[in-house]
Amino acid sequence: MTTMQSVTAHPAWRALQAHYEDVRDQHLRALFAQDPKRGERLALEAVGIYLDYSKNRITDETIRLLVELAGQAGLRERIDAMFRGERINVTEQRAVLHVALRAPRGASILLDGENVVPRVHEVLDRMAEFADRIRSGAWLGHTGRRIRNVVNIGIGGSDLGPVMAYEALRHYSARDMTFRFVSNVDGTDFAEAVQDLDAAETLFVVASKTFTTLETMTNAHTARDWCVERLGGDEHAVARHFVAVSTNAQAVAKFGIDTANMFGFWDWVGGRYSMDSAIGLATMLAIGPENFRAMLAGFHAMDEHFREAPFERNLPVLMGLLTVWYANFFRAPTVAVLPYEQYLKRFPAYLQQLTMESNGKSVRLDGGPVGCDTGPVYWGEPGTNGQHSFYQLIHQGTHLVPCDFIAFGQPLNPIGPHHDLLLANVFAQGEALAFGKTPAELRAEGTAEWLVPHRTFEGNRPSNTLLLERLTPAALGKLVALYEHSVFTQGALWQINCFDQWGVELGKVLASRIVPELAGGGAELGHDSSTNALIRRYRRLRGR
Ligand code: G6Q
Repeated sequence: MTTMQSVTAHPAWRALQAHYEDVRDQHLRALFAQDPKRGERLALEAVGIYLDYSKNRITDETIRLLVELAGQAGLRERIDAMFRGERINVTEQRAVLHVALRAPRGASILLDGENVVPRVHEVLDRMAEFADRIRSGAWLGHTGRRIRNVVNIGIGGSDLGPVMAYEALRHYSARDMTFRFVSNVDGTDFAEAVQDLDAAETLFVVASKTFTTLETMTNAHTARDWCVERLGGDEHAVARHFVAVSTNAQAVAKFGIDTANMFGFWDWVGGRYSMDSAIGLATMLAIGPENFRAMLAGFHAMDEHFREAPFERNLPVLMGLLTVWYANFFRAPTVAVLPYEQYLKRFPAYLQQLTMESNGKSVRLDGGPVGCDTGPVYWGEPGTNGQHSFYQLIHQGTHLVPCDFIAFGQPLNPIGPHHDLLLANVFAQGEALAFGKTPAELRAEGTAEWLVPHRTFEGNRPSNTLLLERLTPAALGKLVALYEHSVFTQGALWQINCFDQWGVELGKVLASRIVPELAGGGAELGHDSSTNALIRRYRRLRGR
C-alpha cells in the first residue's frame, strides 16, 4: 500500500481553514439578507429529490473550496474505482458493488472480468417467484395451511435494512400478512415476536451473510425448536417453514434448510449495504416483487446521478461535503436526521449503522492516522415528536447540531389537516433554527428583561431540507442511496475504508470467552477486577 496524504495536507484544506475563520462569524440572517435569492439559488433538484441547502453556514466560496478538496482527495477516482469493481475494501480484499444490486437487467458491471448483473437478476427472479407463491397462498406450510406470518431473523445489516424498509413501505405491504423482525440475542425479542403467531402459518427467513452470527444462529435454532415442537415434532416441517438468505450454502444446509430454499448474495455486498440484495427478501414478501423492483430503480437512479453529475450539482457529494465541513471545521460531533414522515421512523436507526459503522474509523487506508475527526454520530427521531423532546438542545444548547429534515409533499394517509400541520412544522423548524429570535424582537414584544436571555434564540443553526413528492418504493431507494453515497464521499475525503468493521470484532471474541465462565465453577477468572466482579455477581444472581 503506497503511503497517502492526510486530507489535512491538501491545499484546499488549508484554504478551507482560513475560509472557516471568516464564515464562522457570519450569521445566516446576514447571508440571507445579502442575497434575496439565496433560498432558491442554494437548492438542487435531481432524480425527484429537492435539496434546500441554503440554511447552511456556507457561502459560494465554501462550496467551491469543498469541491476543490474533493478533487484533490481523489473522489472522482474513488467513485470510478468502486463502479469498476476494484477491491476498494482493502482490509478484506473485497470489491464493493452494492451498485450492481440495482443495475437494470442488461447492464454490465464487471468483477474480475465477469459481468455480475445477470447473477443479481437470477436471484431477484427466484425471490420474486418465491414471494409470489407465498403472497398468493400457493406455498403451503407443513400442515397444508397458507403462510400468513413472516419472521425475519437477522441482526445488523441483515435486520436494520429489512425492518426499516418494511416500516417505510408499510403502506404498500400485504395487509393480510404479519411481519416481525427478530434480531436481539435477548430471548425477549423472539418470545414477543412469536407469542401470538400460529406456527402452521409462519415462515422464518433466516438472514445472515455468514450464517455464523451468534445472535442469528441462536434465534434460528430457537425458532426451529419452536416450530417443530408446535407442528407435531416432525423435522420435515423445517423445509416448509424456513428459508435462508446467505452467502454460505454449506452452513445453511448444515442447519437443515434445503439450499433450494436459499437465496444467495456475494462477498462484494457489505452487510449495511445489503437491504437491496436477497437480504431484502422479507421486504419483497411484504411489498411484492413489483414494488421491490421499483425501489431498486430508485436506488439505481441515484447511483447514476452520483456517478455522472458534476460535484457541485451532485446531491450525495454535496451532502457528504457539508458533513465534512461541519465535522472538521465547526467540529460538530453529531448530525440529526429528522424525517417528518411517520413511516420513516426506523430510518435514523438504519442510518446510524450505515454512517457510523462505515465512517467510525481513525486510520486511513494505508494504516496511517487520519489526522482529523471522522464520521459524526447520527441520531434522530421523526418529527414532530422530536420537537417535544430533544429539539430544545438543538435550538438553545451549546452544541452545534446540523440537521437533515426529510419531508414529502403528498401524504400517504390524507386525513383532515394533518399533512399541512406536519409540513408547517418542518418548515418552521428550519426557519427557527436558522434565524432564531433576537433580544430586540423579544423586547419589542414586551418580554420582561430578565426573561430575554432565556427566550433568545441565537439562530445560525444549520439544516438541510429534503423535499420529495411522495414516499414510494422508488423514493425510499433514492434516499437510501443518497446517504450511502454521501457516506462514501466523506470516507473518500478522509481516505478511510468505509467498508470494513473491525471495531465490532473485539467484543465478539471476549463475549465468547465469557459465555462458559458464566456457568460457574471452573478455573479462576482471568479478567480485570471489574469484569471479574461483574461475572461473580451475575453468577450469584443466577444461583450458580
Ligand atoms: C454490516 C456488518 C454487520 C452484519 C451483522 C450480521 O455491515 O457487517 O452489521 O450485517 O453482523 O452479519 P451476518 O449477516 O453475517 O449474520
